[in-house]
Amino acid sequence: MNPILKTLGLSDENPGGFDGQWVGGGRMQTVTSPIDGQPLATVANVTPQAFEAILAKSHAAFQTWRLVPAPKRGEVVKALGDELRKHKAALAELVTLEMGKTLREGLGEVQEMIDICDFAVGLSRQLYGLTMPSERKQHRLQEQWHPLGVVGVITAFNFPVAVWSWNTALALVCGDTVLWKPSSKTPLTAIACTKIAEKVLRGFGFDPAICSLAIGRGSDIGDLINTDPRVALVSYTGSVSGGRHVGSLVQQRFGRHILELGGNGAVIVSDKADLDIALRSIYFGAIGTSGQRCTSTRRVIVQESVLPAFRERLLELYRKTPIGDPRENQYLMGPLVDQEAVDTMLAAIATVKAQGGKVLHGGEKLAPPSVLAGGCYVTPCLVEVPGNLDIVKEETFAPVLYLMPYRTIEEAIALQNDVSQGLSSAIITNDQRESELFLSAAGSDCGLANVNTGTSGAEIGGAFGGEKETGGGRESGSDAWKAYMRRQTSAINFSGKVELAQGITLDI
Ligand code: UN1
Repeated sequence: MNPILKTLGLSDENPGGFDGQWVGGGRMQTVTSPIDGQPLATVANVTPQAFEAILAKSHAAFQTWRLVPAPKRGEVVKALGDELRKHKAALAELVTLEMGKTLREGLGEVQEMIDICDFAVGLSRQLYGLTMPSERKQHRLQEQWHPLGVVGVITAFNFPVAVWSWNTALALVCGDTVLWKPSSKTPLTAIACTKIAEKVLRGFGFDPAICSLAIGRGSDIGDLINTDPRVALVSYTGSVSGGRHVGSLVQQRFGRHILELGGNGAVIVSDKADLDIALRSIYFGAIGTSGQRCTSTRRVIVQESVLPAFRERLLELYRKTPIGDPRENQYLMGPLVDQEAVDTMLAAIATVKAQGGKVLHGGEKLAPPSVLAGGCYVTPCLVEVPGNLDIVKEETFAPVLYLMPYRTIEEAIALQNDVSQGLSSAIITNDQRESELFLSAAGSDCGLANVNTGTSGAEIGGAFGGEKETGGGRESGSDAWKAYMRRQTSAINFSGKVELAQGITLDI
């Protein structure tokens, strides 16, 4: 067994459910590393019966957790952040082993977890409600924010630990309990995080079922979460089709959901851009995490007069991309998560060629000895297209970057918006009129719109999420916490009489 697993409390065989006790009992799953295809450990998925017990305990834990004062809940999240600091290196290594992103990105992911804990600690003293002037004499109107219930957190493989933490740190200070169903591709990192949370909760004498875990397939365990009214909020990160399924099931029972679905990030490169900034931002956005971020840069919309120069310089970077074992610092790009991801990438490249795109670089699967046997390594692909071809409008979760020209800034913004997804976007320009137009109501229609920095790598302090088929949900900073609480508005009468609102009289 890899020693990192042991450092984080994992074994060769691991139960995949937690409700205060570790439970398994279901299908045994062998987890392999995308780095070299080697087995890491096995995980026992939870059975529907075990899931029922996990949900019941999470729901029971909520009844007491919601009564703990929010600043005290914040102390627990502070300790969670401290524990994550201690385990930052090990957890990042496990993320790299299980998911294949480079270690530097793994460390960045764990840093996001620490950052959101810090944010949530402050938030635990700032769950502010408003008071409003009443239209009636000697009345007062106020709102309070109360804990909501069990939050079902369904996460994707590409950010196997950070997405849990964005939801969990907020949910905990808001007085909710968390039931996590991670991607079946990354159960080990989920077990490691749950063990960290377990230790912290036990240290305070709180019920460890406050942070529970249920590993299993979306079609069984996921749907039990989606359909059960005891789960007050489902926070789902994944594909558009997955989100459509989750959203409709949760809506059927009038539950709440936060959907973080596909992106199709574009960067507009103006003729007034600093091309060095454009290149660095776009290159990282496209090849970072091997193009497997929902915020990855997938389209570059370049003013036609600078396109030839920009194309050459980007190609230079693409040609020398260091690809290999993501644990080694010299490589900027590791493997794709599995062969299915490679097949999807190759199919998209074949389609874009058929639709009139021209491949300028890459798009091949690499074989040993240049990379490790058993891993799915590819060269990043750069394709020149005349505009938003049909395939360009789809999100291909791989390092394929489409380059297209524009003439006017209005045309560039229209191209940027002419896709069904609405997560992340950016403009690189030194012209303030252009950047302000991009940020205006007539500009980018995305949840994230950046100026002179790329589409990925959002900071936790802002609300994270997007519009249209991205699902509309917001997680992380700003006032995203409000989705994790229920709002209660109260009218309080201290007049000693009854006065109806809207001037209605009651003659009795
Ligand atoms: C995702 O890909 O699901 O903005 C999340 C970023 C990261 C999060 C990405 N902070 O790229």
